Amino acid sequence: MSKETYQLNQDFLWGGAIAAHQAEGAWQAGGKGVSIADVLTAGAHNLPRQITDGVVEGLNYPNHHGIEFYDTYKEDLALMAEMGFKAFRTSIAWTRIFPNGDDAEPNEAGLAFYDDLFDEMHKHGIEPVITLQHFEMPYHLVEAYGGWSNRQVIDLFVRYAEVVFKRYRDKVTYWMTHNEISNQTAISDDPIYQFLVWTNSGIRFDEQATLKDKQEAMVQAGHYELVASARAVKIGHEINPDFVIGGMANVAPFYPATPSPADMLAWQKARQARDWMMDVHVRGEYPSDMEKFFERSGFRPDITDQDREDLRAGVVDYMAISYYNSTTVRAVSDKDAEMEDFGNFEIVKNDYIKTNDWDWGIDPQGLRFTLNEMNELYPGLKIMIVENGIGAYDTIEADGTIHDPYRVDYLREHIREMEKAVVLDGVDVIGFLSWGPIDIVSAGTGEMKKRYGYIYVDLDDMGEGSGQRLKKDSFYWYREVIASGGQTLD
Ligand code: P53
Repeated sequence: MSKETYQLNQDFLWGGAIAAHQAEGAWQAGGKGVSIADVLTAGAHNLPRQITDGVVEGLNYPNHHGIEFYDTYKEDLALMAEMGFKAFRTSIAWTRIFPNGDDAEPNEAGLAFYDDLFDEMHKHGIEPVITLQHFEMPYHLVEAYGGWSNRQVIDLFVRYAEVVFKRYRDKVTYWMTHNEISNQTAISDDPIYQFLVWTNSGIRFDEQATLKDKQEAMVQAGHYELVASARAVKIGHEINPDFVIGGMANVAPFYPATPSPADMLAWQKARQARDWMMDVHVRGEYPSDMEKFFERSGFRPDITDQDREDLRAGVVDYMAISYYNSTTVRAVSDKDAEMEDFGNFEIVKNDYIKTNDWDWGIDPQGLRFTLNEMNELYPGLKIMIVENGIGAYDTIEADGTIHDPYRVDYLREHIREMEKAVVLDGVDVIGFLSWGPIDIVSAGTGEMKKRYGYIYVDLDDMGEGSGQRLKKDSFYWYREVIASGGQTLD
């Protein structure tokens, strides 16, 4: 196998990414309100997390403690700095700033916490990359407004964005609006779909909801989120013209199961059914197939002329993406005629791709493929990879070392494919932030044992343990990757 090496520019943003709800814990500290992540119980592989009505005594809610990053961020950031991080992505917990979402005034204790956090990053020369909404809107907005199904939430989100843009005007340059906004387009009857719509939009379906009902709710909520994002982008640029504000989407590429024309079309439609949100972020307009779908489906979403103007005025400066795996689809005829082309495919196993212990595919070339695909769709677009990595079980040896060659293998191959996309294909990738550089609570399962980190955190799925931080072998490997500008991968 060829072992070409590639070196990226000096200003390339190497680092890692977490989200507030998976790390901070301290779910009621400093006046924080209850978020939609605070009512998610622990699940496991093949056991969905439950969404409870408020916080129920006696159940295990792993996000309540996270890894206590709220109290440990100084020592944790020092470890990131030791690896040479240039950038670190986290999110602001909306509920620390507006505990209920519709409070008259922002919460000063919450604002002060992020002042200190960003100051600490700058002390180490680490650039903050900040997500405004990462799976955690205020629970009150769900109960009182119906989450993102309600147009009023646009104004509440924009006000929150404006408050933090002003407050951190000189501390944060890189922002993104809604984490993995298009997860909710994966409409299905699988329980994981309810989880995805909950985390994106704070929407809960009743048991009778049909696929068509889910589709309509998703399109409407997605539209409001896109308008909120666009209005935030515009206001952000007014507050500081140097802000770089992106949208954020998961971009697992689609592959066709066979070269049959029916599978090829199903593949293309699957991609369009997911990527319309990214189109709106980048181009400020709905793609033609969505407009046609609105016209003929009998479903008229609430999209005003003012919304369309707002979307055009708030196109993003870059796209932040997460990349973990790829998805292979084949055509099914008329699976859901009602849903038009949205539903006419099904996901199949791809025999060319290995999987991890949670059945997530491992497909490094898919990263180069998807970066090229994005560059074809949106020529010249700046892209920041803000999540990539492998969830794995780790074992601590008697001497306290942790050997994680599987993690190094995964990241090495993905970084190499990214470098090919940059150096050989000319895709404008501006950063690589691997997911969970320190072990955190899994979003999908709520487990602690699904670990992504270079830094081990001694806590188990019940939140028990010393909380001690230990360096895994991958810690030293990633330090070399960064020090060499991506040239030393082996
Ligand atoms: P975990 C679904 C599909 C793709 C990415 O996931 C996803 C999800 C939701 O689980 O989540 C992103 O922790 C997300 C992170 C999350 C990470 O991927 O389930 O932005 O919050 O932790 C990894 O292994």
